[in-house]
Amino acid sequence: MAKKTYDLLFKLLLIGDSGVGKTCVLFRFSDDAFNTTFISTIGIDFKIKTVELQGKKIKLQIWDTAGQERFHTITTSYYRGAMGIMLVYDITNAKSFENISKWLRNIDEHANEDVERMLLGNKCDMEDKRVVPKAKGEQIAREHGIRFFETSAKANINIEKAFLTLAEDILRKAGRASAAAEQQQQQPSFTHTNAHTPTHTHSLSLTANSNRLALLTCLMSFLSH
Ligand SMILES: Nc1nc2c(ncn2[C@@H]2O[C@H](COP(=O)(O)OP(=O)(O)OP(=O)(O)O)[C@@H](O)[C@H]2O)c(=O)[nH]1
Ligand SMILES: [Mg+2]
Repeated sequence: MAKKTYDLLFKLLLIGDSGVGKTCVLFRFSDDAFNTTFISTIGIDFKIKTVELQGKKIKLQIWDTAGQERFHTITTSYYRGAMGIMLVYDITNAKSFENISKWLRNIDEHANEDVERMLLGNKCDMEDKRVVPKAKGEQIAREHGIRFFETSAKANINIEKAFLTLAEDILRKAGRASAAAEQQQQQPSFTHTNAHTPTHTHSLSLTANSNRLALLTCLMSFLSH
């Protein structure tokens, strides 16, 4: 049997208006390259990159969605399996920033509740054309309790940092969940014994199983695409 070359599989998703640079951000991360020609993504595409974090080999399967409205139905069908989502706007395009609230609503509607989100203000190499101040990006990120980076796919600013930080946040969350699950398994039943105790214990172990289920769902979705 072929040897598995990674310890964990994380599925990430890039969303945001057409032209903000999602494909370029991903291309910079996966191939360390940049293209000035704008070839708008049709539907959805993905790239794989394996990184090492905390001694674990993590395979990142990164889905790059089309920003054009006509692909809305197909792209939103990919939200569910994502463990991390990068919302991208263009610092030289005010509309793309205003639309971040729309993209956040799409996440609420279509993604898993515990998905890790991150906001990216891309094209920060174009300071002379900037229309969205950095403070505005920071503010909306703070309001939603998510991380924020200004990036440039062209000048290679903060691209690797953004992906690795998102992967680290997912890893930390998964670690916390499995530690909590282990603790619950080791703990004896509740000190008081009333009729509801077994139900309660059962619902706690369900939480532990649902983390495994999330990983399994992610893997199944990978195999089915
Ligand atoms: N100056 C500059 N241009 C960029 C940067 N990132 C992307 N671009 C340019 O912006 C245009 C759009 O980039 P894409 O990555 O194709 O945009 P997208 O978000 O994938 O667009 P859709 O696939 O239509 O959703 C291209 O001409 C890129 O060269 C950047 O960091 N700096
Ligand atoms: Mg694209």
